[in-house]
Amino acid sequence: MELSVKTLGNLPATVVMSDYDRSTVRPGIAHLSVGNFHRAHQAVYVDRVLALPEQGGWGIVGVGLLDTPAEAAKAAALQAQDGLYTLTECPADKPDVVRVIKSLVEYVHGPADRAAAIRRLADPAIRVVTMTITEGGYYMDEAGQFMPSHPDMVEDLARQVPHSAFGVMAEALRLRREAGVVPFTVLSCDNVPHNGHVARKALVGWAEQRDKDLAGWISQNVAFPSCMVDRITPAVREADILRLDAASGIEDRAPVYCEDFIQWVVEDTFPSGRPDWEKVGVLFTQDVAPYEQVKLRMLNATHSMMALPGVLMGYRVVSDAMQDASLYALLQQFLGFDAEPLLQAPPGMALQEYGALLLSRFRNKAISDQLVRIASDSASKLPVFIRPTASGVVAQGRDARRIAFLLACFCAYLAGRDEKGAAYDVLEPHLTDEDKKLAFDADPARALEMSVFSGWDLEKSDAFVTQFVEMRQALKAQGVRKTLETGVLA
Ligand code: CS2
Repeated sequence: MELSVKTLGNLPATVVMSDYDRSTVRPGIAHLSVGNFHRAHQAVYVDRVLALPEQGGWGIVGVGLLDTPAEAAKAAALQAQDGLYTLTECPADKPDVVRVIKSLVEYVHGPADRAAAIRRLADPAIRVVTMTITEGGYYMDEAGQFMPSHPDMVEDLARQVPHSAFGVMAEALRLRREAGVVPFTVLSCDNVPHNGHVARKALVGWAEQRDKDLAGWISQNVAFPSCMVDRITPAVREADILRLDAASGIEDRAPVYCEDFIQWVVEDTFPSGRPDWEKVGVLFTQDVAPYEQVKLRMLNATHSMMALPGVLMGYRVVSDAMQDASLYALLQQFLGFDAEPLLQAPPGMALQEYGALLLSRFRNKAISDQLVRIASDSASKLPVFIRPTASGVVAQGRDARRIAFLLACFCAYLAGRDEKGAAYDVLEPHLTDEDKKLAFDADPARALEMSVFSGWDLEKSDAFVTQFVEMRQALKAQGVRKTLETGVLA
């Protein structure tokens, strides 16, 4: 059965959905870049809230920004389905639950009409703009400053009608200001520490290049709460679409699947109003920083710590790599020896328990999350997930074997071929040609000069540089497993 507003009443009895009349829902949120993660996370919390009394003004307008065939296909699918889609939640030890998520009430494909996308955000009904544009989408340098001179930003700033998330928001805020409409609140939902602060820097930084007056107005009037987001959401491939549709009994052209765990911790600064998310499981706090640091430096960092060596060893699926005793030991030792000692637990959270929980989430065989997905864009992820721990461990002169091993694996991973000879996709949109040259330079130490490591201060430690070079040589001579088992594990 196809999925649309018309078929909503006749779906298979096993499919669940929140209880509200979708025809009465009005948009109040716009989301920029509607990826799978957004559809498995924020859209779920909105779907829950829409079932509460007097919350019908918080439907989501999805806005696609990228001009790619995959994005165009997604837009066509979601538009044909009236924004409806199935989300299959997969617990480790219970049957899957298929939900139809109804909160995405409109979908605008930016590349079809960029000016229309901007106008959509200028609608006074839109009071919150959320976004998931990835770690690299903020164009911050290693010192945390916006880079207007980055070629992507130079190109975007030169356009009359911008394409980037920041350009779209800045121009929409200009229209709102001219019309005397209050600004929307900007809520970044990316895995970036202090994501609200970073979003502010990027948006104000972009606007400053265009119109200083507007930038000043944004800086004074727009709120940028930070938040921590968490839910493991694998990529959906063609075979997954067929599998998910066979299981749900619905011909969904854009299904999503995910783990059953979900968490959202949000700073409560929404001067233009917000949904009653606290009633549906969102934790509001005035200080998100400890939550996001723990999540990024434990969960996401451990993901990278598994994915880079794991892919090289020939693994492709997270739950398979978790069965490897040596990799598992690496993750436990990384958490216990490297990550946890440098972190402060948020109120009511025990770091060891959090670590045990995330490892059990990774073991979930019901979701076949892809190591290549996690390894992709490591050039943007490592500076966010690994740098604070790496810099801390090295600065304190502690045992840096695991860090040196990971960075050596990153360099080897860039070659795109695992130790069994199988090729995999290396998706590194933020890695420059110069970086790639350095990664494969005849002198293995030169890889530490790659822009991804700038500001980490690793080269200041001779001991670390030596260790890194030794790891690279060991990987080449003996392979990942032997290096790990004889030279890395405690
Ligand atoms: C992953 C994240 O892509 C990655 O590097 O670590 O996508 C991770 O699955 C999510 O942040 C979980 O909340």
